[in-house]
Amino acid sequence: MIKVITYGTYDLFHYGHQRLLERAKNLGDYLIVGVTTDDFDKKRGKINVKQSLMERIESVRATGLADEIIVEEYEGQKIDDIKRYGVDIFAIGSDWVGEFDYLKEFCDVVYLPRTEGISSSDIRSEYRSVNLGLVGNGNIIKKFFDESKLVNGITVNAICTDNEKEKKCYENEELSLIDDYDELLNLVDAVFILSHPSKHYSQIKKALNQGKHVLCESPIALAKNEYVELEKLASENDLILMDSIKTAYSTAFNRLLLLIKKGNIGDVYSVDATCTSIREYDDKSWNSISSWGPTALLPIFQILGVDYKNKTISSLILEDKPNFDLFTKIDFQFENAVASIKVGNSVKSEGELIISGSEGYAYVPAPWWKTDYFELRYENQEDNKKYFYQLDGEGIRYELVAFAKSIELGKNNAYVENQVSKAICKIMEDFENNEFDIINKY
Ligand code: C2G
Repeated sequence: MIKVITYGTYDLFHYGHQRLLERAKNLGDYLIVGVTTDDFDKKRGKINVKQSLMERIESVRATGLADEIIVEEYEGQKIDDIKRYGVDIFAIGSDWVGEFDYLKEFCDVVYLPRTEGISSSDIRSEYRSVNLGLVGNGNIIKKFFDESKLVNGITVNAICTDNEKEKKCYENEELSLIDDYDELLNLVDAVFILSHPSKHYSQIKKALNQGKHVLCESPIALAKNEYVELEKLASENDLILMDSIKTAYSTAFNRLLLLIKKGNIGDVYSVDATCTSIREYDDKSWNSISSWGPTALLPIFQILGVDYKNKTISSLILEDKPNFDLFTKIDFQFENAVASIKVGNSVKSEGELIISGSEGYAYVPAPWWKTDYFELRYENQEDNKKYFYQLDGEGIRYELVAFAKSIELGKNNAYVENQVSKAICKIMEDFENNEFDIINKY
C-alpha cells in the first residue's frame, strides 16, 4: 500500500484545495491530510485565518478524499509524521517548490502544480477591512500600528495624537494624522484608545454613540458603574467593546491558564503578581494602579474569579497629588485562597508571577507579563516541567486578530471576560475613592 501525506491550512476551502487533494490521493492508496492549527499558522505569518480548526478539518473530511486527518501543531512535525505513519510520498502544491526537499531523505517529495486564479487570501480580501483609528500618545501606539500590518482584516487609517515627535514616525504612511478626536471618529469603523485613563469613559461613550467599535487600553473606566453603562451601550448597539490587556493574548499566558485549570498544580491557594518599572512622571502620567493594575489583576481574577471577600490596598502616595501612587500593594482574601499584587512606577521589584497550589506551583519569571516561558515545579524536582512558547508582538497581534474577528462575527471574542474588566474598574474606583492605607507620602 502506498501512503501519501499532504498538509495545509484549508481556510475557506476552495476548488484549488479540492484539486490538490484529488491529485494527492491519486498518487497512492491511502491519503493522510495534515490540517495546520491556528497557532502554527500564525507563526508562519498567516494571521487571521477565518475558520476555526474544527471547521477546516470538517471541510477536508467533507471531500471524502482523506483516509486519515491529523493536526499539524509544531515545527518539525512533518518528519515525525512521515516516520510514524510509514509515509511513501509527501505531496504539496507547487508554491512550495524546493521548500520540502529536506524530506527526500525520508520519502518521495512531489510538488503538484498549483491551481491558478484562486486562493484563500483572495477570498479573505473580499471581506472588507476594518478601518481602525488609534488615539493617544506613546510607543504602544506605534507598536499597534506596526502589528496591524500583520493582521488580515484591519487597516489603521487614522491616528489622533498631539505629540509632534511621534507624528513624524507616520509621515510616509498612508493615513490621516489628526489632532481632533471627533474628526477621527468620522473616518473610522473602530478605535483603539490609549489616552489617559481619566478620558477613557467619555471617549468610549462618544465612539459607541457614533456606532464605532472600541478597543481600549485597560482600565476601560475608573468606576464600576461607568463600565456597566458602556458595556450596556455597546451590546444594545451591537458594537464590540474590548478591554486591551496584551498579556491576555500571549500564548504562554494562555497555556499557563489552561494547565492551571486542568489541575496540573492541584487546587490553587495563592496567586501573587508583581509588575513594576521606574519611569519619569509628569502631569500626563498614569498612576501605578492604572498603568500596571489591570495586568497584575488579570491572573488573579481569571484563576480565582472576581468574588473576593476582602481586600486591603496600601499605597505610597505623592504628597501634592492624592490619587497618584508611586507604589501599591493589594491583598485579597477569597473563600478558599489569597492573592496579592504589587505595582509601581517608582519602585523596582522582581516582576514575577507565582501561582501556588496543593500539588505544586507555577513560576513565571520576570517580566512575566511578556513571557515566552514558565515552569511548573513540584516537591520532587524531577517532575518539574519547563514550557516555552513564541511571543509574537507582545500579544498585540493576537489581540488585534481577536478584535477583528469579534467585529466580523458580531460576537465578542475577547480573552478578557466582561466580569474581569468590571472587577478591574471596581478596583480603580476604590482607589479613586481613597480606600487605601497610606504607606508614606513622598
Ligand atoms: N493549493 C493549490 N492551488 C491553490 C491554492 C492552494 O494547489 N490555488 C494547494 C497548496 O499548494 C497546498 C494546499 O492546496 O498544497 C493547501 O493550501 P493552503 O491551505 O494555502 O495551505 P498552505 O499554507 O500552502 O500549507 O507546511 C506546508 C503547509 O502546511 C501548506
